[in-house]
Amino acid sequence: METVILAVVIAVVVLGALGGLIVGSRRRKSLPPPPPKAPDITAPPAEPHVGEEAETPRDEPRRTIEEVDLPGGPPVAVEEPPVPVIEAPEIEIPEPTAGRLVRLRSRLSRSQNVLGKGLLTLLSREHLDDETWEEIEDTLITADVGVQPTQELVEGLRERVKVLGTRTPEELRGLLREELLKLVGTDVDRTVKTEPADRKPGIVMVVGVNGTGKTTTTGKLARVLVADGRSVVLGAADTFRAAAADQLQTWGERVGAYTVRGPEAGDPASVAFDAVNEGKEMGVDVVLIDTAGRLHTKTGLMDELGKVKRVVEKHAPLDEVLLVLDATTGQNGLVQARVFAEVVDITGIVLTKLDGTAKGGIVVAVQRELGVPVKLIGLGEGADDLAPFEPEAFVDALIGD
Ligand SMILES: Nc1nc2c(ncn2[C@@H]2O[C@H](COP(=O)(O)OP(=O)(O)OP(=O)(O)O)[C@@H](O)[C@H]2O)c(=O)[nH]1
Ligand SMILES: [Mg+2]
Repeated sequence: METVILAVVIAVVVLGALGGLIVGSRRRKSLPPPPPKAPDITAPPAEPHVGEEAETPRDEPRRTIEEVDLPGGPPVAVEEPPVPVIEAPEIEIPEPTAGRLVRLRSRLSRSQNVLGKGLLTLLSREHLDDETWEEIEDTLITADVGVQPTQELVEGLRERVKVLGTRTPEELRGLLREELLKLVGTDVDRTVKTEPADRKPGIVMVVGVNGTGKTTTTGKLARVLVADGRSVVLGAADTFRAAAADQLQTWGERVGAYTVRGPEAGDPASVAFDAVNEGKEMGVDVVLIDTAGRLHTKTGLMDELGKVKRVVEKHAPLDEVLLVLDATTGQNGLVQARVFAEVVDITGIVLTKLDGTAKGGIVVAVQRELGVPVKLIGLGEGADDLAPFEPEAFVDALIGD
């Protein structure tokens, strides 16, 4: 009996000791590392330098006895503690924006074939009869130039061709260039306003219907700004679509721009507000706000867009409200444009997907419709396929030079 009791007592003591060890070792793990300044008498005084201790990382593993230099003995290589590798996302350096339209001019080849080559061929006919002028009109209408601008162009051309007498291809090209430039407009300020004189950051909001290319354009624009040496914060105010914020953030990460996002299905206005707040705190140059694509028929959603604008304007007025329009949608795009213009004051137009259409004339029509200039054009899905809109380079790309 006594031996049984003794065995039980021993077992309890052993178990208790083991338990204490386990708990103790757990506790040890969670203990904070020793303060860096504490003198470590167990560490060997290998090559002591003034101030070395302060630089030694707290969690540096203690060296074993084999690694200690013995006085007079041969030098033993001391293994450096591994430096922790933090995987930083690779930051791209976007292409400069100057001359982008010229570089991407071949992307306008479909419009070039219809507008440029088509018109020049018609104008080169020996007899410019009424029928030919009608064909010229049809060509312009098909390219979405719009009825009124088409008539203006044809009238101008008719006058000038009459005066000209003989027509060399060079003269015709020159005439067409001048008349097209008149329609597109060369005296408008097309800079994207991101540098208010009195404060930072500049605030840009990007709006437009579903799938026109808002998020892509916001991402590309961030690259344009970074290429020009500016710092950017992105605001993912499209909270309706789960993947929208990820999509934007991916664009941002590529150029080192931070993305402010909110909870899924959260309030877009509050995300936009927070983004500007964050931009202020981080001291960045520009905050770009991507919004949800929404159908203009859903009045509730349009109201919300108005609210996003109002809430952001508690910080400061918006410097730029860019309407993104898909150039391939033609007249439908113009209807959308009108609705958006009523809700938020559009200050600039971005025409996307001009690479996939022969309807380059939409540039003229949409400016007429809204009285707002086209400031940027999308010429492809590539990261640097967004170009500042330059009328001369655009018209030259259309008619070839
Ligand atoms: N070819 C071409 N494709 C473009 C251009 N701009 C955008 N896209 C494509 O259009 C598609 C839609 O672009 P998004 O940026 O997601 O459009 P969104 O307006 O943000 O769409 P929602 O968020 O759904 O409203 C993507 O596949 C883009 O790659 C362009 O200039 N040319
Ligand atoms: Mg989007």
